[in-house]
Amino acid sequence: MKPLSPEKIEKVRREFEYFDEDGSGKLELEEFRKLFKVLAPESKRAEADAGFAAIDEDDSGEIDFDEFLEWWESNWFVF
Ligand SMILES: [Ca+2]
Repeated sequence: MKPLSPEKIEKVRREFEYFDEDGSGKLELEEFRKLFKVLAPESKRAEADAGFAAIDEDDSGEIDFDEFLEWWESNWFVF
Protein backbone atom coordinates (compact mmCIF):
# COMPACT_ATOMS: atom_id res chain seq x y z
CA MET A 1 0.00 0.00 0.00
CA LYS A 2 1.47 3.33 -0.98
CA PRO A 3 1.67 6.03 1.66
CA LEU A 4 -1.41 8.13 2.00
CA SER A 5 -1.36 11.88 2.03
CA PRO A 6 -2.26 13.58 5.31
CA GLU A 7 -5.30 15.06 3.55
CA LYS A 8 -6.51 11.62 2.56
CA ILE A 9 -6.03 10.23 6.04
CA GLU A 10 -7.89 13.19 7.48
CA LYS A 11 -10.79 12.57 5.12
CA VAL A 12 -11.02 8.93 6.16
CA ARG A 13 -10.76 9.91 9.80
CA ARG A 14 -13.76 12.18 9.43
CA GLU A 15 -15.76 9.28 8.03
CA PHE A 16 -14.61 7.09 10.89
CA GLU A 17 -15.58 9.65 13.51
CA TYR A 18 -18.93 10.26 11.86
CA PHE A 19 -19.85 6.61 12.24
CA ASP A 20 -18.31 6.28 15.69
CA GLU A 21 -21.56 7.44 17.23
CA ASP A 22 -20.61 6.85 20.84
CA GLY A 23 -17.21 8.49 20.41
CA SER A 24 -15.39 5.42 21.67
CA GLY A 25 -12.64 5.74 19.07
CA LYS A 26 -13.60 2.31 17.75
CA LEU A 27 -16.34 1.04 15.50
CA GLU A 28 -18.45 -1.62 17.14
CA LEU A 29 -20.59 -4.01 15.12
CA GLU A 30 -23.76 -1.89 15.29
CA GLU A 31 -21.87 1.17 14.08
CA PHE A 32 -20.22 -0.77 11.29
CA ARG A 33 -23.57 -2.14 10.11
CA LYS A 34 -24.82 1.42 9.62
CA LEU A 35 -21.69 2.41 7.74
CA PHE A 36 -21.91 -0.67 5.54
CA LYS A 37 -25.52 0.13 4.74
CA VAL A 38 -24.52 3.58 3.55
CA LEU A 39 -21.73 2.21 1.38
CA ALA A 40 -23.77 -0.68 0.02
CA PRO A 41 -27.51 -0.02 0.42
CA GLU A 42 -28.47 -3.34 -1.15
CA SER A 43 -26.28 -5.38 1.12
CA LYS A 44 -27.53 -7.93 3.61
CA ARG A 45 -26.77 -7.77 7.29
CA ALA A 46 -24.78 -11.01 6.99
CA GLU A 47 -22.47 -9.29 4.51
CA ALA A 48 -21.85 -6.46 6.91
CA ASP A 49 -21.16 -8.94 9.69
CA ALA A 50 -18.75 -10.88 7.47
CA GLY A 51 -16.99 -7.65 6.56
CA PHE A 52 -16.70 -6.71 10.19
CA ALA A 53 -15.21 -10.06 11.10
CA ALA A 54 -12.68 -9.77 8.26
CA ILE A 55 -11.54 -6.30 9.32
CA ASP A 56 -11.44 -7.12 13.01
CA GLU A 57 -8.42 -9.34 12.65
CA ASP A 58 -7.74 -9.75 16.34
CA ASP A 59 -11.39 -10.52 17.16
CA SER A 60 -11.57 -7.69 19.66
CA GLY A 61 -15.17 -6.96 18.71
CA GLU A 62 -14.33 -3.50 17.46
CA ILE A 63 -12.52 -1.85 14.58
CA ASP A 64 -9.83 0.68 15.34
CA PHE A 65 -8.83 3.45 12.98
CA ASP A 66 -5.78 1.67 11.58
CA GLU A 67 -7.84 -1.38 10.67
CA PHE A 68 -10.51 0.86 9.21
CA LEU A 69 -8.06 2.87 7.13
CA GLU A 70 -6.48 -0.22 5.65
CA TRP A 71 -9.87 -1.66 4.78
CA TRP A 72 -11.16 1.61 3.34
CA GLU A 73 -8.16 2.01 1.05
CA SER A 74 -8.37 -1.53 -0.24
CA ASN A 75 -12.04 -1.30 -1.16
CA TRP A 76 -13.57 -0.55 -4.49
CA PHE A 77 -16.40 1.53 -3.10
CA VAL A 78 -14.19 4.33 -1.88
CA PHE A 79 -15.98 7.63 -2.22
CA1 LIG B 1 -17.88 3.30 18.82
